Amino acid sequence: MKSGFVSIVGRTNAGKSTLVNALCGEKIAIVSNKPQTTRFRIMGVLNDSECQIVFTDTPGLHKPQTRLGDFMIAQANESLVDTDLVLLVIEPVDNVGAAEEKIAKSMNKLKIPAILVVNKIDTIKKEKLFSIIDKYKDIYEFDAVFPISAKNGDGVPLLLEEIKKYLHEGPQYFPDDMVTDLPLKQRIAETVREKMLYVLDKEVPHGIAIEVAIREENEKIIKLDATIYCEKESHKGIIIGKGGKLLKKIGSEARTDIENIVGKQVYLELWVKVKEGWRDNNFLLKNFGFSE
Ligand SMILES: Nc1nc2c(ncn2[C@@H]2O[C@H](COP(=O)(O)OP(=O)(O)OP(=O)(O)O)[C@@H](O)[C@H]2O)c(=O)[nH]1
Ligand SMILES: [Mg+2]
Repeated sequence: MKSGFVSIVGRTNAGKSTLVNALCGEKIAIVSNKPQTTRFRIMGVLNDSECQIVFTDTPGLHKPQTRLGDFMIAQANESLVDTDLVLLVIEPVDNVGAAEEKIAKSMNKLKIPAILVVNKIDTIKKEKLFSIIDKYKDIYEFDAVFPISAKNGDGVPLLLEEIKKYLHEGPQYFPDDMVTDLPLKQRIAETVREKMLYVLDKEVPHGIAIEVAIREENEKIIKLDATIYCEKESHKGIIIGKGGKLLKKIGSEARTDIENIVGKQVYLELWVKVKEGWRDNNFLLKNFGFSE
């Protein structure tokens, strides 16, 4: 049996979570068009007849403005330690950004096997690839370069075959039926947050934290309470929407996804509360699970 750990890093919005989901063939991590979607490390497990690959999705690299941001960056950096392979996921642009330079510096200290993954190739002309790859060869000695589209799957099977070359003879780290290390309540909270990222703008979605409680559960149904914490009274009004319309939309979209995860009927009740400045409050951050 071969197994190994693969960390996926890169700037925010590069498509890391989309790639983890594509590689695992299952929705593990939430995805959105807004930056800073992923807030902590999430493992996605891929099993096949000959190997087990444990992918780690990480928060995107950005200039942190809050203590939550500091935590997110630390989560990404720590994923470089004790991993068998790093995938550096980049946008298809031919200049190396500060985020990529910084992560390459850390990678150079650790000398980890790494693949450069040029994502979103569905958005560029093929000829442009050469100058992109050329710029990146100076920041790290990559073992391989793969152009892909995580969104439509182009190049993903080839990348997966390459990844398998970096695995070692080793144990099966997770049981066959485990697709992620994320506890169910957190996976549900993330699902609700994903729906909110799509319908909310500006600072509002970034100031949201969600806590899920299971009120009742049997073989057929699960009854859930999700408390949405936001940073301001005015944000609460926006989230609820006129006559509760927006909150209803969020709830019904999340419920469909949660039903797919738990495989039973879901009753989901949403509550909105204000916790001012939680993203800079160590005590509240810890309460929401954003601490080591
Ligand atoms: N056109 C195109 N869009 C993509 C591709 N991969 C991802 N996206 C889009 O890019 C946006 C960001 O995707 P995510 O997977 O959330 O990006 P991320 O790197 O995990 O972002 P953070 O968690 O914020 O660091 C979403 O709107 C995706 O649909 C791709 O191959 N092509
Ligand atoms: Mg992400």
